[in-house]
Amino acid sequence: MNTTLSSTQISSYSDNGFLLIPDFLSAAELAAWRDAIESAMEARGDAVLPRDDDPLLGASRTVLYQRINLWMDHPEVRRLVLHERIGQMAATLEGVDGIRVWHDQALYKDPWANPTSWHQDNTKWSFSARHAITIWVALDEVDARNGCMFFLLGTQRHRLETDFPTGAPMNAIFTAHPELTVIDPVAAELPAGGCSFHNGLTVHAAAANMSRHPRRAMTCAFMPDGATFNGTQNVLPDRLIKGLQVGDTLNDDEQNPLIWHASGTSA
Ligand SMILES: O=C(O)CCC(=O)C(=O)O
Repeated sequence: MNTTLSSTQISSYSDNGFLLIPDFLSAAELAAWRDAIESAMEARGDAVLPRDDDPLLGASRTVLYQRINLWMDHPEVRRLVLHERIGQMAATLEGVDGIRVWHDQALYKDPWANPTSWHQDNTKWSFSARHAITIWVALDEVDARNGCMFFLLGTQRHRLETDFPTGAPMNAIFTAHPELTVIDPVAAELPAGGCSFHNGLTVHAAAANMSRHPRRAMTCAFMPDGATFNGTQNVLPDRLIKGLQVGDTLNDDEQNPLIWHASGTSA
């Protein structure tokens, strides 16, 4: 894994709200990621979340075929994706001391699937933080034809109070926020094995898959250590929700493991 970050990459991420690393995985590493994720997806079956009380069970595949927290039931996914060096990259890009996993997410776009509509990630989640960050790893080459992501430069600086669902009309966010219409979207084309990082507030979308092959991506969203519960359940299990008050720190190591900390400690 190419996990070195230059000062130019760090400042580009900070200015733009995203960074592309086309040479992230070697060919052998890409093969290992594909094997692990395919096997975890197959083992997971119909369940979106690794729980019996899965509120997302039966979620539509019109936009994305998604399986969340594969790390929880597949040790090889945990070893590859919750890697300390990936956590360190996320912490470095965000300038924070510690990084916990929010959730991983395999995101496959079936052939002919709809676009993923424009949204911010952090407005969906159970914590509100400026320093949330996601790695998105291309398991297949992606371009505008088969559903690559698009980013709106600089939008990480403003939280939009409304959540825009990924299945919403593509113009929903622009109708509500005309100030975004002046920004030219940047296409995140990547070779297989390349990755992008984006901030949890960066407005982004993905194109429709106009090819006859699935577009496979593996992602992991991270939260800064110390992030607190904002009252939204999202992917948190009932067993945790029952004991959480708004303002409590989300530091349950079975749900949100610490994968890198400047002090050298991790779960
Ligand atoms: O893969 C996609 O289509 C969208 C990905 C996305 O929205 C994300 O990773 O935050």
